[in-house]
Amino acid sequence: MNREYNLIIGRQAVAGAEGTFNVLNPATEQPVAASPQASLEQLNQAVEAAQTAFESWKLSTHAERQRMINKIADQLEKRADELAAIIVQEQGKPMFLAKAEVGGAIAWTRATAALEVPVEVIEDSDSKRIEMHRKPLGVVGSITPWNWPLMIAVWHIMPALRAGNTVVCKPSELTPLNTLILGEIINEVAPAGLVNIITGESRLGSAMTAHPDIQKIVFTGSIPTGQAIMANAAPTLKRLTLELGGNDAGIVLPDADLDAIAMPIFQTSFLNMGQTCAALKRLYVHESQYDALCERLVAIAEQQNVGNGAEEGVTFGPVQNSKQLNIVNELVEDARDNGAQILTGGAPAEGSGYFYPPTIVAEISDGVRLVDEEQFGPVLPVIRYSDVEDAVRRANANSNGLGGSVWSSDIEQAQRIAARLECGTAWINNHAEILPHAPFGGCKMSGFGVEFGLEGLLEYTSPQVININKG
Ligand code: TXE
Repeated sequence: MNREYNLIIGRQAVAGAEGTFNVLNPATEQPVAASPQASLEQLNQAVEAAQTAFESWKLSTHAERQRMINKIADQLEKRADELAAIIVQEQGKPMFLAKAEVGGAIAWTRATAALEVPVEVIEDSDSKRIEMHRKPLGVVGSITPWNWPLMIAVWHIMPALRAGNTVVCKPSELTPLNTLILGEIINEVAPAGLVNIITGESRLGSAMTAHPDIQKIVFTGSIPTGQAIMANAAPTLKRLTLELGGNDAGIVLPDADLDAIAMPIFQTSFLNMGQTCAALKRLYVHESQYDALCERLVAIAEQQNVGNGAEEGVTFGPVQNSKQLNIVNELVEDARDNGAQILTGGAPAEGSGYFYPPTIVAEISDGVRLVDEEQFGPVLPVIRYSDVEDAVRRANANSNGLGGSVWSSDIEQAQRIAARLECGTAWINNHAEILPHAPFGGCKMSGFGVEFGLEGLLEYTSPQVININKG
């Protein structure tokens, strides 16, 4: 166990009124550190601090906001190694990926600072001028998950601040430590109360979603929790951005170049051990290339060095928590019972740590849980098809709608098919690429609202029309 962690309320480091809880290292199942357990009273204090800070922050100029967010990015750079190390310890990903997460968080912070909030002139005639301005909402509640904890906290917090709001953030109780450090970093440069971090179990999240003084909830997590949030937020009519799970399909067309696509398919399916909302989670492959692509994917899977992400040379870490490991294991067992072939992997590793090797499952189809449900872990079902129309139909026959992809050497044909996929982002010869300037979000049960770019920023504002009568 290393250093002490505190809540951040109104810029003060505060102990949890209800004690602490242990955060486990998924590679060892040993405690990394104790995280403070906030009380509901402390949540109220955090909201109050954010509300007070909003009174002046809402009046800040765009240039002031940009300057402060860039200063946060500077501070993040200074503590990048510390952040990467704690992400490896509490989240489990290998060091190279934790460094990429910190690098992404810094890049996103700067990109968000650079966004301009437009004033739209709707009419400018002899008789009147009508302008549409964008005003901040107030206190934004951010609730984050355990897969990309730092990056997602930055995705929530920075646009909220850029638009003139203040924030109360509750990270997942499984990976709270990096967000507490992020809170410290922000509070080195931000005015008191601008960003408050409270940690603890889900009832805090639940209380946030019903809180009368929180104006918006931005949530990344599971569909059932998204549904609970929406119901809980109804009485106060909160604005919502819900980025929920996905079960992204990838379709490999008969003309695809397997040498070119095998590695990116593997990487985007197993990104962060498959624990990525927009990872490729169901792969539809034309029968003419099915065996050859499976063979290539197995070869790449077997080259991975599975182990503790803190160790040199490890390319593949553990699953983040035992609940998720059990889901993965259960889905693979169910697939096996239904006649699927496990080409590689297929069982948790012996010993301590939530290790599950990269697993490729063949001879499986829709109707089996591993295809129909989100596995959110290191296993990819590969499904054979013979007719492209049928593959498109099956890709769309799922209640999720986050991402999708088409893999082909014929970009025009791929684009025609991509346009028919029912999802928020359709990639061609790629998957899971999320960028600070491209709006990202889901349709169907994957949620609503987008993040990133101008469209994402505007979700943290409400429009105000100024109508000037010149007559
Ligand atoms: O998420 P939860 P879990 C999916 C993935 C995974 C499943 C469950 O399929 O198997 O979600 O993961 C807070 N009101 N994704 O159980 O429960 C909670 O404290 C308000 C997809 O970890 O959704 C945590 O901070 N908040 C995903 C956050 O919600 C509540 C990433 C997420 O927890 C709450 C992770 C409530 N009633 C998992 N209950 C993605 N989209 O990337 C819990 N929380």
